[in-house]
Amino acid sequence: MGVIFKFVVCLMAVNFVSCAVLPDVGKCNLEDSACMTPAFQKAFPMFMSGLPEQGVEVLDVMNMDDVAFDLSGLQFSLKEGKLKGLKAATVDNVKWNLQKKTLSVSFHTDASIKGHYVASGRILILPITGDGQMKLKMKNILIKLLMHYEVEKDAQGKDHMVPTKYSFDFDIRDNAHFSLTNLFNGNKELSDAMLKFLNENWKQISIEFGRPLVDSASKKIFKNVKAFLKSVAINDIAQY
Ligand code: UQ8
Repeated sequence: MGVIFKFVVCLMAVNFVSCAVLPDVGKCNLEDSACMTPAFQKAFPMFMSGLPEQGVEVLDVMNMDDVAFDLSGLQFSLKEGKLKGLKAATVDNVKWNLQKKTLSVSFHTDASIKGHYVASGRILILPITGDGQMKLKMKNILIKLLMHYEVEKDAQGKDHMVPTKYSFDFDIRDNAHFSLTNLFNGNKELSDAMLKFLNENWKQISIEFGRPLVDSASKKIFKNVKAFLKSVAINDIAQY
């Protein structure tokens, strides 16, 4: 609560430089990456913890919307998904382009997803059935995001960014590890073999089936970024 309050005061302050939460980061020039990157780094955990005053919900832990897909012979769904780890992200680079009206942000983090899964069909080459709890732990996910925006004035004549669309790439750099209950109706031999297979082939599985999960999480973040930027003028967060 204390941190959120400080952040809110911070956003309202005319001079961002004096903000207590971002002590050594001035109010950056938007296109100054060397200034913006640490500014984002400071703001990221606060943003992901939720900023109710700015209409930003709690994103870590994130209650994911249900995910369901039918891809390359695998039918998969995840309900009551919880994504953990965004708060601890390291922001690697922030690059604003005023002319093109784009913002690119790259960051990396460890993360986990838990929830109720149902799987049937075939995964890569192996047949699969399962209906139980999934725990997925990921080490060093790299996300590269490109966001496009327009600039619009609010009722007070202040400029706001209005995000219009985004695209991203993701790459799990170090490892992904699955734990799944109730595979093959609890047959231990088949389950153990499947878990071994999944954990040995994590990279290919993340490439082939990871996107719907990342899509779901990114949609939720994007919605909240929009709300944030609607409530905060560009002038409040940077020199503009
Ligand atoms: C049987 C069985 C189990 C089969 C398996 C099948 C299966 C499901 C396989 C999948 C396996 C697998 C390994 C999957 C991997 C899934 C992954 C990788 C999940 C990761 C989830 C994740 C981390 C998602 C994030 C996605 C993403 C693209 C996020 C970016 C979203 C956006 C829009 C970010 C915007 C950043 C931004 C502009 C913030 C706002 C903002 C802030 C914070 C700020 O501080 C600031 O001022 C300084 C601003 O200034 C204006 C800001 O705008």
